Amino acid sequence: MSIELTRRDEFAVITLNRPKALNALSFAIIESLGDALDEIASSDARALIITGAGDKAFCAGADIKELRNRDLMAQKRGAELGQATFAKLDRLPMASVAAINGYAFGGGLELAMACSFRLAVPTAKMGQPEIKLGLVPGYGGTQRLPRLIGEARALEIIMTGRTVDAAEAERIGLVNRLIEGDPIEAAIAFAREFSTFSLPALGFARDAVTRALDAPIHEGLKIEADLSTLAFQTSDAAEGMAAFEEKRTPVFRDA
Ligand code: DAK
Repeated sequence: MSIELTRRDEFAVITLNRPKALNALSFAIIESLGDALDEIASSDARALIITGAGDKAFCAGADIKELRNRDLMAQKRGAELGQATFAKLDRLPMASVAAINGYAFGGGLELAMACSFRLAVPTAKMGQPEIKLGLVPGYGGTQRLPRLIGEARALEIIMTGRTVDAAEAERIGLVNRLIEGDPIEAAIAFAREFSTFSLPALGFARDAVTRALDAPIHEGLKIEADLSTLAFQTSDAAEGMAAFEEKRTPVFRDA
């Protein structure tokens, strides 16, 4: 099994489990990842954590050996499969956290960037080195990297293929935080900072931010007005505001 789907308390955990090849993404692994994401979508997990097996790599990218000698249409289908699989993360009802426990290159960084949040160990190294192979990122890197860190920095990283260390990644906003200790435990501690809040409210907030990123600001503001109004229709909103007035901790029921 090259993907492990497990449960840690209220969290789903996907571990890319191919450490001998630094957890490189074969097409079979991408398909298994898609199946795992479908399963998580209908589960009651409060958040998803994705990490890599071993202490060396989160994921060293697409399986370079498998990418060779495929015809044009097979490559196009491959890019579409990777993009569609990673896009499933956006549609999950819960947030996702990439616990980057080592190398995250090419498709590995693209997977991490498709998650809601990225945490990295201080020794992690990241990059889009496809250009060094005569290639261009194909699983969302040219789109998600500039959205996260801006056009100029993204172009530099994609066109030079250079490696970004964890400290720089944090400084430029490619990762949210650096983590110490066990990466899964650290990701769980991070997820607990939001996971007790109302799932509908968390979902509306994620949607307002991510959907509006693709829209002009006047449309983004309309999306925000609609979703923030919708939040008032939940009983969790009534509970949250009542608890404030009654000076007690709210009990959210995801309704
Ligand atoms: N693919 C396959 N095997 C890989 C791999 C990868 N991406 N990365 C590492 N491995 C394998 C190595 O071949 C080696 O296997 P053996 O030789 O022992 O059998 C084993 O993992 C250990 O690797 P190293 O011996 O190289 O370990 P080091 O610590 O010395 O170096 C490294 C670690 C991460 C610096 C190095 O392994 C490395 O540079 N790896 C490649 C990183 C990379 O270039 N990633 C980006 C790949 S391209 C598409 C369009 C584009 C793409 C995909 C699809 N379509 C249109 C369909 C592009 C996607 C990419 O991600």
